Order: sequence, then C-alpha cells, then structure tokens
Amino acid sequence: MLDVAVIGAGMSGMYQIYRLREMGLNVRGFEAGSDVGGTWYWNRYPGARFDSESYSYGYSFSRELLQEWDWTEHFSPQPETLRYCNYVADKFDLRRHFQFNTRLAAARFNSDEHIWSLEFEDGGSGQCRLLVTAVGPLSAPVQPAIEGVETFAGEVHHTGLWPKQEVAIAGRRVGVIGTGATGVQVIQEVAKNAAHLTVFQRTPNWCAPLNNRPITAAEQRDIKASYERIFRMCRATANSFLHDADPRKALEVSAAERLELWEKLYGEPGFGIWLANFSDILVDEEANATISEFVAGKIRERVRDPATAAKLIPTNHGFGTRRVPMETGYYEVYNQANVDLVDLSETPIERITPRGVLTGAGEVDLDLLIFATGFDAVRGALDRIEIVGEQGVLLRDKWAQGPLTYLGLAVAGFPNLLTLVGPHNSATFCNIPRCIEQNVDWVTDAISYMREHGYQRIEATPAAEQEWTEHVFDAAQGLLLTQVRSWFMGLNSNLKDRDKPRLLVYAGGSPRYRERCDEVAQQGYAGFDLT
Ligand code: NA7
Repeated sequence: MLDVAVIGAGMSGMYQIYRLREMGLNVRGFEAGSDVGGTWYWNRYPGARFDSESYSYGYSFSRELLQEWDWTEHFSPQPETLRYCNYVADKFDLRRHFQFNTRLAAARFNSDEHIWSLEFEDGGSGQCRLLVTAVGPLSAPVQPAIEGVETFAGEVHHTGLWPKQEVAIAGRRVGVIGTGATGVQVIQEVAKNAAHLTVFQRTPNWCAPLNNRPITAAEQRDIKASYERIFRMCRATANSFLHDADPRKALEVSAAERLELWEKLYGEPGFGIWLANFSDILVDEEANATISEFVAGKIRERVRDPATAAKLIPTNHGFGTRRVPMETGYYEVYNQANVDLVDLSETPIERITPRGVLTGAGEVDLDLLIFATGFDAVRGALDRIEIVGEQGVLLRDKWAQGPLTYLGLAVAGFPNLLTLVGPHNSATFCNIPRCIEQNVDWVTDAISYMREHGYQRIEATPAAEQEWTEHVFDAAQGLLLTQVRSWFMGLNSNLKDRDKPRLLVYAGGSPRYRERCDEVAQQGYAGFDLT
C-alpha cells in the first residue's frame, strides 16, 4: 500500500512528489497524460503562453534550478514552459515516480482501515493511506453544447485537448468559438496564417496588452541576481503577482492623474492594468466605469471599423470583473481582410453542420473548427472522479449546492483526502505556482506531523468547514466580480448543473490565506480531527 498517492503530474503534482519523496515516503503519482506538464502538456494550442512574468512563475524551491534555467521571454510560450516542466522532472528524477496514461476513475474511502482504494480507467487499482489531488483548476475541458456539434466533417479541436502533432492552419478556413483568455491567444496567432478566420463571439471580454518581449542577456543576469526580491514581492502582493493595487482611489484623484496611471499601465508588461490599478476599480461601479471607458477608448482607437469596435466592447460587465485576457495585437486582427467577427448576441449559432457553423447570419464553411470554450472550472476535474467518502457520500453530491471545504484543502466526511488548488483555495486566484508551493509545503508539513504523532487519519471537522466556507463568501463581499457571469462564479452555459452562481475562488488574498494556514498548523492542525 502506498503512503501517499498523488493524482496529476502538473506543477503541483511534480512538486508534491518531490517533497514527499524527500521525506522517504512510499509515494506514487498517477497522470492521465503520457508525460509531465499538466496545463502545459494539454494546452498546446497556437499562441498559448503565460500571463505571469516567467521568472515569477517558475518553482522557487531550488536555487540551483533558478540559476540554471533561462527563460527567453518575459511571458514564456507554451513549448518553452513544457520544456521547463520536463527539465524539472529530469533534474529531480521525478518521472520514475509517476505512472502515466493512467486516469483515476474512482477513489473510495475504507472507514475501517482509514485507506483509499483507487480504481483507474484502464482497469488497474491501488490503495493508499493519503490521497493528494493535484488535478488542476482549469483542466476539465468543456465542449460547447451546440446542436449538431458531432456532425462537423472537418477537423475539430478543443484548445485544452490540443493534439501533439501539428495542426495545419495555413491556407485553411478556420473558425474559433470562444473569446476568453484562451480564445484571444489562439485567435491572434491563427489570424496570421489562416486563409480565412471567423471568430464566433458570444460575449466580448476586456482585453489588455501583454507587452511581451525577449529577455536580454543583461536582464537575464539581473533576474538571476534578484530572485529573492522577486519572490519576496510575490509573497507580499494580494495575488502573488509582481503587481499590487495602487492604494489611491480612482474617484479621489483628478482625471489627469487617472489617465497618467492608465496610460502607463496600458504600456507596461503583464497584469498591471488589472492588478496594479486604483484600489477601488474592482469594488466600486462608478470607479470601474472610468477604467472601462478608458479601455473602450483604446479598442475604438485600435479597431478601424467603428461597428466592429462596438461589438468588441463589453457592455454587460466592467473591466476586470472577469479574467482579463492578455493580448498582443488582438484588436488589430479585426482590421485584417482575412478575419470576420460574428456577433452571436445578434445572430446566435443555430447549429453546427457538416460544413461549418450556421448562425442567424448564414452558414460559414470551415476546414478547421477550434473550441476555445473553456473548462468546468476549479471543481470539474474532481467532480469527474467518483470520489466516495464516509457513508458512501459522493463528493460531487456533497457539493451540489457549491463547494464546501476547509482551507480549500480538505473536506469533512472525506478523511485523508487533501486537495491541492481545490475550490475555495487561494491558489484559484493566484499566480498559481506561488500558491502551489504554499499548498504543497503545507500538505507536506501536515503529513509529516501525522507521522511524528502516529496519526493514520486526518479529517476536517464540519464546524471548521462551515466557518471557512463562510469566510470565503465574506472575503468576496463587495467585489464586482460576484455580480458577473464567469467561471470564478462557477457558471458554465454548456453544463446543466452549472447554471447558478456558486463562488469557486478565494478572493481574500494569498497573504491572508497563508497566515491562516500557518495558524492552523501552529495550533496542531486546528479544525482537523486527527486519529
Ligand atoms: P473561458 O474564460 O471560460 O472562456 C470560454 C469562452 O467560450 C467564452 O468566450 C464563452 O462565452 C465561450 N463559449 C463557451 N461556450 C460557448 C458556446 N456554446 N457558444 C458560444 N460561445 C461559447 O475559458 P478560457 O479557456 O478562455 O479561459 C479559462 C481560463 O484558463 C482563463 O481564465 C485563464 O485563467 C486560463 P461566454 O463568455 O460564456 O458568453
């Protein structure tokens, strides 16, 4: 029997295996893909890249690794990030601890023996004392629920299940459904080579320039000398990025001061325009309207045809209340002769046909159809596993009205299950590897504590779970994002049981979350029953 089974070989699974192996435990990882990388293994679509500064994204646990690895761009493209994941796996000899091509179908808790029985899709099975899920928050791809979706005769791919072999774009008629962070990345890349690109947009998002560029040799030296400062800053900011809110309020400064900050942020790399903006723009509608109008102005400047520009400007939510897609020449794509925008709010998709997509505006013939339609966010990858806790309760049934967790890491009634980056965990709203390292370190310490004290079982108490869940809702109070349809709120139009808003993320900030986790540990894992 394994001491610990880790599900997933992405950024969190790899680091978790590394830490537990260092403790000398009998541990094994199981991964559905054929190799390491998680998000960066599956999302191979053209244009996939970081929106986090590369050097703030890599693992911080090994100084040697930090000094050895050269990121080539401020925001690394997917192929380089996947190389990085492989480099880490090789350097720390992690691959031999994983069983690849092995998808977990079910996990059942045996209350008498305090162990989990595992069933894999290939018919294999296993047992472990502790089950650590590292399944990722955006890893359960969702196909669009559109009539006729299976009838399309051309080539079709979801961005999150992109094939390893190259997909031809040049000379082809390509359609993209979806204009979230992924759609925006794929559209701006495909537009360069496609004979013709049709973008099917249901809801426009507020996009902002990534301002990416190569890292020069001098910058590389500077980055390597500055890692301590970089990670210190990540620890101090609300979402562990190298950006933190401007303490001033948009409504308390002059219009000229507002413009000065916005022009600066619009021209700077990364999420600054979203996260380093005035402190009231994400909580105050009037303040939010000022920045939304600024970004709308930029869209109007960049898109030549005013009618097209108007379609690209969101009207049902304010800037930053959904995940801000970062772009490089996205709006200019719509000035190209080979690109059409179909506004589905005017002419909805009627069905997908063998030839292409039929909307109220007619049928668009396509050779390649790309679904950038997103994921069953945060909880989807857990829900897709039959996780059965005490008294035969299924995890997804327990969460029918929304997730209930303690620290986003544990669930009452599901002993010995620890969910890295689970719902209501600060890692859901974070420069994710920074929060992953915190999650993994915390879980590793908890397991080590259990061993020192001879405990075989750890379980969140219902009271602790309730208190944490209430805190998660309190922490999100007043944020405009809670009023808006998005995956943060657990909404997905393609899934029947995702039709009511159910907050999935922890918006109280990573410093506060870290403090809380540390307190719990210092108090001998307060809120957990240890047996
Ligand atoms: P998102 O952000 O969930 O975006 C999905 C997009 O697909 C969004 O524009 C949706 O429109 C659109 N969509 C979904 N289903 C349909 C159907 N049936 N018809 C038309 N349009 C549809 O997913 P992403 O992959 O872009 O990003 C997810 C996260 O991954 C991202 O936030 C990053 O953190 C990484 P809608 O807005 O629902 O009208």
